[in-house]
Amino acid sequence: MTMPVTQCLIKLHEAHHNLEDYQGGVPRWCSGCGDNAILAAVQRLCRDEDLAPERTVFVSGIGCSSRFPHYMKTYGCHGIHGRAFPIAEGVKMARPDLAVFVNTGDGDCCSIGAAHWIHAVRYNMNLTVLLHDNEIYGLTKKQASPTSPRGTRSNTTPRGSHLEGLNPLTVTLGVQNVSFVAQAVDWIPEVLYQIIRAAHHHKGFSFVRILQRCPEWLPDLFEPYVKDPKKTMLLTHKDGLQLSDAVARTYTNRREHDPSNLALAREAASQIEPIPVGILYRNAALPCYEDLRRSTRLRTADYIKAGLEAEFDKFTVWPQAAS
Ligand SMILES: Cc1ncc(C[n+]2csc(CCOP(=O)(O)OP(=O)(O)O)c2C)c(N)n1
Ligand code: SF4
Ligand SMILES: [Mg+2]
Repeated sequence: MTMPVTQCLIKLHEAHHNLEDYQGGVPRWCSGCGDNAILAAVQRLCRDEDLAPERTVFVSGIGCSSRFPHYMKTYGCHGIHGRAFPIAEGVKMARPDLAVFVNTGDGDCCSIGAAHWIHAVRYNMNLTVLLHDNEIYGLTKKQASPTSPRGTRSNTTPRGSHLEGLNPLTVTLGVQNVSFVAQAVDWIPEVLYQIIRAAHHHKGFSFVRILQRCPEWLPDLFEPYVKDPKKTMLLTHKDGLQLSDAVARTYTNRREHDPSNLALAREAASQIEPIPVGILYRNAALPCYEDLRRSTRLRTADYIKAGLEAEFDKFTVWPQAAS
């Protein structure tokens, strides 16, 4: 059956998306905040992958980084502090056909949400998780977070924090069923984009820790790494990062790293300096929880409507029954 040209053009227009189709409100992050770079990379990914905005969801907790869903013209949920994972898991369970992203901060994920984080890794649901790790509580104006380096002076640790920062990569790699772990930095946009794209393509719980600059509260934290490319170690592999000439020229400190090897991934993740950037671990063979527990029918609008009608019918007084 042939389709009229106008209908065909409308269909083409609806199917093709531009960057503006994903741009929501004007971001209210500080200028120079690394969250802006993460947002740009994600909007570019949505455009390149032609993700239908009405079938894409961003779920977050609370924090500067968790404002992310407001800036995406897709579905989204700016959730509860530390609870981004269970909310996203609920969405994915009910609608496994949707692309679901999670934006969480180091406080949101590694402090108040830590228990949810550990179990989310084990459940291995098909979620793309972006940990915006600025190593501080940004929104609440500078309290130490679990990832703050030892000695960080903050409102809660005026004489400097006493403990070494928690490493979100090694923690995630230590959980049963871990299936994708990567590290990116906000100041190398091309590599950031590539890593987020690989995470999105991975079927399973893809965990991307992004070192994110917070010029408001920790302006000096990542400056040495931004200024000196030698302080970054790019992990390359035919199944991992592939570099453009420009990035390869600047970042000469590189190592071949096979992302299928868990022991090597743990070793690379433990390295603090130079910062390892790339795909540390990937295992596509592990089952996703939503596939193991898949309900027989998708919770589409029609399915929900039919369920509601059936509930209302229970209370209907039929004329025959009344007489
Ligand atoms: C239950 C609860 N406890 C505490 C807070 C206060 N609070 C809001 S955001 C936040 C920390 C955010 O830090 P992070 O997750 O690192 O996000 P960032 O602002 O750095 O992006 C805290 C403690 C809250 N909103 N809810
Ligand atoms: S306070 Fe820090 S994390 Fe929050 S918007 Fe400003 S620069 Fe970004
Ligand atoms: Mg933070």
